[in-house]
Amino acid sequence: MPHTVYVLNGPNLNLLGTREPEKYGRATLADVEKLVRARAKEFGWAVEFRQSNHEGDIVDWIQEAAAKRAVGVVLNPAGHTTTSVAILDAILGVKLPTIEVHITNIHARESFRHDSYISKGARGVICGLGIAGYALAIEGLAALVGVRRKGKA
Ligand code: CA2
Repeated sequence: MPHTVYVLNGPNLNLLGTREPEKYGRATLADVEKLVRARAKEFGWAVEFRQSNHEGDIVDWIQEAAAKRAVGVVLNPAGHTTTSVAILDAILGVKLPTIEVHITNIHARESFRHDSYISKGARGVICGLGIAGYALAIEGLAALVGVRRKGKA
């Protein structure tokens, strides 16, 4: 059984590529899924790729990732970033390495987007690199857990 990485996406990210392309680009969430699956495959990992507009789903999926002994979590908490103690508590509770990803540079945007609860539990944070940030999060997770690309010594 290959190891699995959970890639979780918060509210409204289902709209990616269909609205506000000047901020979020033209790639869709399906494109993001394709990108992360390809990058994860390089490390021999399977991907559980999910999106929800509901906070509790994200909490449940983080707990599920731990129960299934996933290698880690890549999370774009979207609108929950600056409010969700529940998601932070899930991350702290399960102790799985979690990489927080934002497509945009949240620090260059409105001040209410700056202070992330999620960052307090994340092992790493990537923002402002567009959807490439998701692929980089997979690489970062691999580096953190000491997994190299398959086929390389
Ligand atoms: O930059 C990011 O990835 C964000 O997590 C995106 C969130 C925003 O609340 C965060 O501050 C930064 C918003 C996600 C909404 O996604 C949409 C995508 C396309 C069109 C409309 C919304």
